[in-house]
Amino acid sequence: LKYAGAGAAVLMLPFELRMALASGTSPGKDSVLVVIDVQNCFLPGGSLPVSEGDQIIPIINMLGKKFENVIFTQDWHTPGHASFASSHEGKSPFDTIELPYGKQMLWPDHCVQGTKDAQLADGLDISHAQLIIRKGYHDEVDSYSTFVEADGTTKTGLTGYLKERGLRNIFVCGLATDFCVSWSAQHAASEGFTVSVIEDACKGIDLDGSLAGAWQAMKDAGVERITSNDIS
Ligand code: VGL
Ligand code: ZN
Repeated sequence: LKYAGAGAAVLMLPFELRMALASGTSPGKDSVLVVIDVQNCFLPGGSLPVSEGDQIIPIINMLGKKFENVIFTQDWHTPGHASFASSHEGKSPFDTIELPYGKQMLWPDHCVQGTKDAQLADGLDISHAQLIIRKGYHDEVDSYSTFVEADGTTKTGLTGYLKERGLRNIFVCGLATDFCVSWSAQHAASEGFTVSVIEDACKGIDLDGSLAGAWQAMKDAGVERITSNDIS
């Protein structure tokens, strides 16, 4: 080793550290890619389409190959769900109302349980994904976050799942940046996980500055903002 150059010394480092030095973060055994709500409803042609939502699918598929641990989330509403404008007399999509737990944005009917609209996007190609967690299935309560419902108290169980499996490094991507991605990332941070949001693997809805607001809120919560290039 005395005569070896720096290149040879680097080769003696553990693989994961070497990869981290080479380019960005290499997901380890304690890392998980959380793919939020990449479902037909949120793609062009769906019931609540996110503009260009389909464009992130190839990036997510590429990321999926770099993670041993991948989980999906699925917005999974009952028919007549409280978050649907159609459930409230005289209300239109994108109006807001007061529900017992606070302000609720109203949406078109979307992601109804068992429908084609609610299915995960056909283009997703991550067959080693380990879990699909569903949320928003209580009639009277919405759940942007995949950890805690909008009432602020009802848990989905995901924190327990991740903690039991020792998955403490969370990488979030999917739809929509300013709703389910943002709320999930913030709750993950508040549960004590290390959280990064992969910006180019997300798309936002952006109502009234909600996208900028979401990035600020995520930053304040200690969430890292990265791109897919940061992951090797
Ligand atoms: C979402 C609005 C309503 C999302 C879900 O996945 O971001 N947005 N339901
Ligand atoms: Zn929803």
